Amino acid sequence: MGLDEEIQELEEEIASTPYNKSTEAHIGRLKSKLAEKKEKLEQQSGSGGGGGYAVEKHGDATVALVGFPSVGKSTLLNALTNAESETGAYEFTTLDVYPGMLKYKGANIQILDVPGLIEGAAGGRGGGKEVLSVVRTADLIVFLVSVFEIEQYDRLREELYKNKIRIDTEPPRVTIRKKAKDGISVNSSVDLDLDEETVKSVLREHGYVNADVTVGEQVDLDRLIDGVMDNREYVPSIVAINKADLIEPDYLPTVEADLEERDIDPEEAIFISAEEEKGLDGLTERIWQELGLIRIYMDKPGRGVDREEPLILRRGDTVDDACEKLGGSFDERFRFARVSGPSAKHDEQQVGRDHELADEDVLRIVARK
Ligand SMILES: Nc1nc2c(ncn2[C@@H]2O[C@H](COP(=O)(O)OP(=O)(O)OP(=O)(O)O)[C@@H](O)[C@H]2O)c(=O)[nH]1
Ligand SMILES: [Mg+2]
Repeated sequence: MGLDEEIQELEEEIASTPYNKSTEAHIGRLKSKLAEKKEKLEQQSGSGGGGGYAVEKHGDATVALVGFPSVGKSTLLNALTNAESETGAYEFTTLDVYPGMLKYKGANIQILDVPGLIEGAAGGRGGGKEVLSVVRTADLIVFLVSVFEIEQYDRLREELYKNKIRIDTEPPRVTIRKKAKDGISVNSSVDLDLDEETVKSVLREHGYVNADVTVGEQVDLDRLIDGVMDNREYVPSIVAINKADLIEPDYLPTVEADLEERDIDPEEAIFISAEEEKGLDGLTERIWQELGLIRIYMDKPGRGVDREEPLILRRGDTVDDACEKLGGSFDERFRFARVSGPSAKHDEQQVGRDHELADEDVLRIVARK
């Protein structure tokens, strides 16, 4: 029996086995087997999601634009960035990944027009796997759906999930430490719904014989397996609704109901018209917010404060991260820093490397000569 058939059989058995306490460990084993077989199949076909990026990462952050054909990805990319991505009133106009650079608040945000996700991944068109490797490494996914076809969102999420991309969720708090003997022991800081025996059988199925497992949250079987497999990517996302210029106001409640059905808050979704360049400022600001970028204005000796080209960091970054991004020899020569602005208690506050910076801080690094 080939891998394909084994996978199909496992999927059928999982689907036909009712889930309850007495079948839980069994289903756990089946799902684990299935995950391992899929991994193997991927390796055999030489298309593991990890290798070979179609596009190099550039700039301060990378955003992947995913959506069905003709939804307006290229139109949007062209409107937001300096890119010249081909657009057309027919499907499948773009078969590679097209990059563009969005300049916003002094940051360079790379936006990737990722076409062919649906056809590519399912039917081998347009280098689907390469396309997916690009999505896996993005800092943010923008789902672009047509205002008339909100249900496209389901397929997009499904396709990403199948390819080990987990949207809007943190990695499961599952840690495994191998040991030399004594079998598998399970520690949990929460009152786990899963039986200890289930957790153990899942681990065994993934090849562990002796290990300490710590589970720090209420996981279900799928999330437990994600934690064990350790090769899933966790990427945040936002939803943009394109072609909003085409609807009449009385159609809006229908769109909102479609969104709510998918647990998308209509207030959170961003309505745009890529073609008429409407709503793009709002979209850009949301991208900025979701990426968690912050601007640091460097106060350079003899040159004053540079507000034109801020140093771009992430929320939570420290003076140390600033030194690292600045490069040069700041690292060894660092004495202390002075910060004014939102993160400072007072102007010119003297701080050390571990001081956490905030958007629009002014930073001066005092270094040894
Ligand atoms: N009315 C309207 N038409 C749009 C809008 N955005 C894109 N279009 C049109 O939709 C068609 C497809 O747009 P593209 O930007 O090529 O779509 P795409 O998602 O890049 O398509 P593929 O490259 O085939 O995946 C073009 O005719 C666009 O002019 C919009 O906001 N409103
Ligand atoms: Mg296109």
